[in-house]
Amino acid sequence: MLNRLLITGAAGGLARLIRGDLGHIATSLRLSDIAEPGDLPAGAQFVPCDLADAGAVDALVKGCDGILHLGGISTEQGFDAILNANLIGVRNLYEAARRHGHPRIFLASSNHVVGFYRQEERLGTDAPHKPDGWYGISKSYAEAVALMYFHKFGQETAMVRIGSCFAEPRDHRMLATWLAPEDFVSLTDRVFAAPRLGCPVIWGVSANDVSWWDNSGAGHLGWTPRRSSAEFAAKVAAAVPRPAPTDPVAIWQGGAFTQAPIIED
Ligand code: NAI
Ligand code: 15L
Repeated sequence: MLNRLLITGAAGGLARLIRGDLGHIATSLRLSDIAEPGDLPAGAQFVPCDLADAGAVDALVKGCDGILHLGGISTEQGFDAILNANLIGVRNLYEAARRHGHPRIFLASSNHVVGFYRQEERLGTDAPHKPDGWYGISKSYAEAVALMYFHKFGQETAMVRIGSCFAEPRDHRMLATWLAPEDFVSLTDRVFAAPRLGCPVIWGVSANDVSWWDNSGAGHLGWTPRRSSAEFAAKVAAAVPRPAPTDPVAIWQGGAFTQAPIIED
């Protein structure tokens, strides 16, 4: 069990789904964000922090022996916003980890690192990156930072390419990309409990009937997702029109992100 787990992005949508279910992973939780997090799990501490502020991130990481890094820009946005939160922010986090004992890091990467693969392709954990925008590029960068700190300093990171982590899948694409919150929690558990982590890519996806991603390259973690989007297939079919096969949303793994314009700052 960890002594103190830091959760960045603690006010965000994903953190709100799971932050009450991580009490068994660490004796204490330190939650951080630039936004107000609302109700905290019992005993958790909230520390406001902008990831772009190197000194604040250094103080935030000090005293933590594990980091669940969810903070940052999570959609396609202008380069300056991505630069501050996702590029400078990740640099600040890894520098702080280097100074403070190399706490193991769960890095929330994204399927948008490989958004420009076609949906009929099945990818291993070693597939070359094909990012679908500046957001995807920022996650490619974060993975590169993690690998450099692993090879240079032994810093362990789980580079988790999350599909779509929401309470339920919201459209046809998400029937393939959905990660159930419970599976996110069990993956977090494995990442921090595994005797040896290294710096693997892990597809953050549940045991859905349709799958584009093969996790056998991360088999040493022993993580088995339990839920499947199949339980929501009829609900999605009734509520959401199926896109035409020629619609980019039905062609590319990154879905609508592949069609996002460059947003000028
Ligand atoms: P979100 O956008 O709801 O939450 C991100 C949080 O980061 C927000 O609360 C925001 O205030 C905070 N943040 C933004 N800039 C910051 C800064 N400069 N300093 C400190 N905090 C800052 O995103 P969500 O859905 O909760 O995702 C969490 C992480 O997982 C993100 O890194 C995202 O890229 C990644 N991810 C999420 C997926 C999903 O399905 N929810 C899929 C793939 C990746
Ligand atoms: C992501 O990386 C986003 O953060 C999230 O909001 C979802 O859109 C997800 O990917 C997705 O591809 O569904």
